[in-house]
Amino acid sequence: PASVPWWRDAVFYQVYPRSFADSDGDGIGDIRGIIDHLDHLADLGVDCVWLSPIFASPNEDMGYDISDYRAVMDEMGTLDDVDDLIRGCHERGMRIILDLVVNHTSDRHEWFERAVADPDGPYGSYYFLEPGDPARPPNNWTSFFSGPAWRWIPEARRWALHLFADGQVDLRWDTPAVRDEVADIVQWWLARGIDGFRLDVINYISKPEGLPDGNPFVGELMGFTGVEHYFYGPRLGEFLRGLRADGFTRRAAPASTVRRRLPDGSLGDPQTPDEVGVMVGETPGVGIELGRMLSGSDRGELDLVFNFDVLDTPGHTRWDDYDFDPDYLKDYYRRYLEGIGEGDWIAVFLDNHDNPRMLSKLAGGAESDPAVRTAVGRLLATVQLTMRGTPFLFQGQELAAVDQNFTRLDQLRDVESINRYEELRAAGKGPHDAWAEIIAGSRDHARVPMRWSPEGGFTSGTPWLEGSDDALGFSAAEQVLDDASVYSWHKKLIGLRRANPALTRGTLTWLRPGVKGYLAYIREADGEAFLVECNASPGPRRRPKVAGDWEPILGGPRAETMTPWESTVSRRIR
Ligand code: ISL
Repeated sequence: PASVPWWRDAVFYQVYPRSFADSDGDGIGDIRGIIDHLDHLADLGVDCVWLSPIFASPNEDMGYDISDYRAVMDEMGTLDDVDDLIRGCHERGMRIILDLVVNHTSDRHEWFERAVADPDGPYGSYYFLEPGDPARPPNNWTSFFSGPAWRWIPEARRWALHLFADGQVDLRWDTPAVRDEVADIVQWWLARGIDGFRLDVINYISKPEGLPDGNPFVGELMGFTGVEHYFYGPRLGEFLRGLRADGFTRRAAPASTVRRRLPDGSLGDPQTPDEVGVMVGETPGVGIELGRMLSGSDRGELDLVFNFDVLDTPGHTRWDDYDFDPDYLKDYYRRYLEGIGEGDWIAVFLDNHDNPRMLSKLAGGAESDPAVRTAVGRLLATVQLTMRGTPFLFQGQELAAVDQNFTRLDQLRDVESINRYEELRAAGKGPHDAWAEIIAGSRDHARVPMRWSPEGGFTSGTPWLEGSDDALGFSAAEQVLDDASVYSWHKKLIGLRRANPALTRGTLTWLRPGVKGYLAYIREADGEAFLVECNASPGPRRRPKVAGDWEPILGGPRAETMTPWESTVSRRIR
């Protein structure tokens, strides 16, 4: 039916531009590099590309610190390049969204410079610039990247709030002019042809009046103090509805529109532009209940949210070196799908630029065996691309990318890892223990360059972040040609989704959810049914009986014994 929004059927793919492809040899990925590889994404079957930030930035946090929302980062190219990229996506039947980082700006943004020059002037109210004693921050909130969330600005004789790095100063959304500025930025990009945005830490934008101290016990528990005051702030819903109306609802025709992709994968006519750009919220810490409030189909706030609970087995954080419990994947999706409302929809992601690779977490080191790596890579693709929800792939997942063998701090580039290491050492941890945490959780695992060829193929120069040597067979050039590869597995699954609404909009019925290490369900719509069976464990298992006649489609035949990490997809014979 026409009433289903496009993003419910779509497969999204996150590009981390800095590490995708470098066209000019400076070691940093760029827009031309992405354009050069658009056919890779179209061949895989991607419906919508999401780019991590490409805007002007001093790169204290790799682009998540923006100094000009209407300019492209020097190292990445020009606005003309972006226009070409948008057109290149649309011509191939792919939409494209950008990353809106508006909880904070860089301290090099003109707004902040003006605010510091005249804290009592109009720009002063764009930020949290609090007067007070230079020896005592306004409250006890801490930064996600270590230390207090406040920094003294001597020129202004004020404290500035920064929930993330020193140079990422928080915007004060209570100021109407801030909300207008953000809406204008969104309109400006929509007119250029962008199809929406992923909204960075968007659930943090409303801070309560008076900026009260955080509860120290909650702080101790979470590792960050003050979060309970702003992770679902008092005016959040109001701000999001305003942003939808004033920013995301199109006022001007876009420069180009996307061509339709038909169920067989071929291209049709250009579509009429969407009336509203898609709003994908990055919402750390909201959980199922609040996530439902933010993205409920009746709420008019966000379209989709990222629920981060999937990333670690409960009781663990990404800084722990532990064995991820494969049954948790099943338990998580069961709980999540049961927890949302009729008519609501979820985003399904396993990897992004802020986390180690799920493949490595699940395989627990055994991925050094190429057969295990392939099996786990397939299993994760099977779950992600047949779950009821909208999949967001992260670059490299289609190549079964794994964590890196970093051995020294100076190999890392991420401000979070570097600050955290120093903080742990200052707190008395030995170098060995501090490093063990960093290596377990560093965001740089996922940020290393894409492997386009066995030699690398990312750059002709020196990459800004060096990945470790990798096994033969897992570069794009090799994977694309191999019908049994993890890449081909993704491609087939995406093709199946496109041709069969049962795998997108269809119902999902779990099979024997109580059986440990077994993850299976039936997806069904309009009398068509697909059976998904996974052996989510490192050993063989007997395949549980499933009623009905099933024809293997992927990974078959359905042998009595399932091999370690085996996944299969079958179709019901009518
Ligand atoms: O690393 C985290 C905190 O320890 C994560 O919670 C992460 O910071 C959080 O998910 C927010 O991430 C987003 O905003 C950050 C940026 O560094 C991340 O790359 C981005 O995805 C600040 O803009």
